[in-house]
Amino acid sequence: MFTKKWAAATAAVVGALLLSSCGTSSSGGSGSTNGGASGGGAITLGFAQVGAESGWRTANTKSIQESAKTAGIDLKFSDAQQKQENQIKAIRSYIQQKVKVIAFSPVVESGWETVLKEAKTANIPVILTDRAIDSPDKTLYKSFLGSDFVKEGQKAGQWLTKEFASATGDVNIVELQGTTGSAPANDRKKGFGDVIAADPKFKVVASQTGDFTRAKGKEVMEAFLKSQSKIDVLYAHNDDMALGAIEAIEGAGKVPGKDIKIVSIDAVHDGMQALADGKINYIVECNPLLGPQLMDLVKKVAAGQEVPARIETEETEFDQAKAKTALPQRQY
Ligand code: GZL
Repeated sequence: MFTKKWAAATAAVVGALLLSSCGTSSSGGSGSTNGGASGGGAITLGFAQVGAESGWRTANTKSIQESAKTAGIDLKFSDAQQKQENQIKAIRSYIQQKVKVIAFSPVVESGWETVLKEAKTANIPVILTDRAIDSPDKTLYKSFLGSDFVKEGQKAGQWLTKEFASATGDVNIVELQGTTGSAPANDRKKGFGDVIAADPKFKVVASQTGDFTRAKGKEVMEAFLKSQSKIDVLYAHNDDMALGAIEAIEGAGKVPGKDIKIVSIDAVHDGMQALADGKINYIVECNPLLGPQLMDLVKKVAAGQEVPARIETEETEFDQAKAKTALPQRQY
């Protein structure tokens, strides 16, 4: 006699069998049209990282890896050693693996349309983190999560104009730019330049890329010290280049933070220590801890939910006193 009780028990067993069968593949091989695992399997996220060029990047990578673990997201991670062709290769491999979502920090702003169109054709949503792209086609990615680099450059310029408000003669500035063609380098240069343009005493006498690394920052600063008769200020697009430049300045027998004032961006631990020690004068923060927000975005995008086109991170600025207070509990 097929009672109601039997019917309920049968339905429960059939339901459980159905769920477990469609959740078997965690790498999205289940043939689902939108790639990635469907049903009960973990979401697979393919992340193509820029590289490991700076303290900021190390902190950013740690945040992404730890947050994926906490969120139960199956993370496939690649380091492109700051080469665009390696990032494109990684994105293509994620497409072949049919991951559920792709995220990456574009090492430079241009040259992404082709590979992002391939991801779109494969019905795999893309999230940009940290750095932006210059493509006008906003359908190539679901969201951008990161900083406003123009604002960061403006903050550095505003500090400088205050610091040198009473200066009468020329204020000679040398600039260590980030990676050529990258959004942070382009925008930090623009933001800073727009602010100091208000007063002709501010002169950028030399500006060159240090590729966001300590070694290159030192090398380029050594060249600046040889070629420039008077340097009053160094504007570095990140702390790692500023720290390399400090080695060059000390090697030339000058006192960083006094003979040459230094304003930098990031606020990573070693930069904050140099600020506390008076070797750097001011740092504009750029927050690398994007992991938790990224995983939240990944889950929403994987579920087909609408997400904001742009999510800007909270950031502050540090002078010496504020750095000394913040250092002990800093996460990076
Ligand atoms: C900024 C990030 C930059 C950092 C550098 O969001 O892309 O790249 O400022 C890092 O330290 O190398």
